[in-house]
Amino acid sequence: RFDVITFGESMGMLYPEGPRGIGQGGTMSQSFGGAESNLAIGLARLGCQVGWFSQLGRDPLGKGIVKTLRGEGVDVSRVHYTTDAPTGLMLREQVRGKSSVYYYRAGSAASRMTPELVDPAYIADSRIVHITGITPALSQSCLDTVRRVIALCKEHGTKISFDPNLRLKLWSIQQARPVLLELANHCDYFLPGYDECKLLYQTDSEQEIFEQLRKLNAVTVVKSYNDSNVIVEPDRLNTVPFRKVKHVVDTVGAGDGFCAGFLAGISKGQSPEEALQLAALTGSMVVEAVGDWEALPTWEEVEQEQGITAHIER
Ligand code: KDG
Repeated sequence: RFDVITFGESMGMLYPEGPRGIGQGGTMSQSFGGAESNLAIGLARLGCQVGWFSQLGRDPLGKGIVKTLRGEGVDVSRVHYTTDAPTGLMLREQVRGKSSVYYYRAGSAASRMTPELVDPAYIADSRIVHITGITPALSQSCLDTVRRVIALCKEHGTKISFDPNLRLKLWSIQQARPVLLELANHCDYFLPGYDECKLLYQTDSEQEIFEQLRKLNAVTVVKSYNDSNVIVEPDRLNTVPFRKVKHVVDTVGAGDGFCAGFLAGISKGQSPEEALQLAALTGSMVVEAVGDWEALPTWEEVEQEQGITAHIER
């Protein structure tokens, strides 16, 4: 049985080597990214049974993504390929400390996912399904696919984890808000950032935000609230201060690393507080190297790091 299954778009990624920006000549390096596959890699490295599915183009980018995920120990048995559309692509650059992303994904293979591609037995075979708010932003058929997965989770008693991952390059806040709130209402684990909560609930009032979150029938973990993360449940609220990061190199992927740590903790039977400690550790380790998922730690690395931290704290 799987601990976690997730699905969504992964894209080829190109980024300039050295200090030059895109369009200024020079050499590009290649990798790939996708919030859900980043999470899947994180969970696999932490020793969880994890599956990921998507629709990819039958092209070298798509095949390369699947080969890497398989090598990381992620189950890719339900991945679909199509010749009708290509695998999406994104360009990234970091100029004077500012990261930018440029998408080439409109009409991609993943954006053409449909509910028929979902295997009910696969969903039934997992304890948790993780969904992000990126997938419903890709197309109507992707939104329908998300809704189909949610219905299957409810039918089979599979828990739903949801990270809104608001991407304002894909849709406006007016389009996103009702959909993301609908999904938040269905989930068992809600993993938003504090800034996302402000946009979703249309308020800067902390009290109002936490009140809204308490109304959800979920364990919510709010990332990045005043140098803390906050656990919110209908009957309690617990603020846990951040773990300090030593060297920030690249913050992209930190949220996915955080969610991977949290769900790994939950899968291993930890309390939300313990899982949050693990999440804060895995999230912070991602930012100490370039790339979305490359620096995600293995379970051995986590144990080593936790040992060091415990030693310093003592
Ligand atoms: O969370 C990191 C993701 O933003 C990145 O890997 C790409 O999934 C991605 C997206 O849609 O932006």
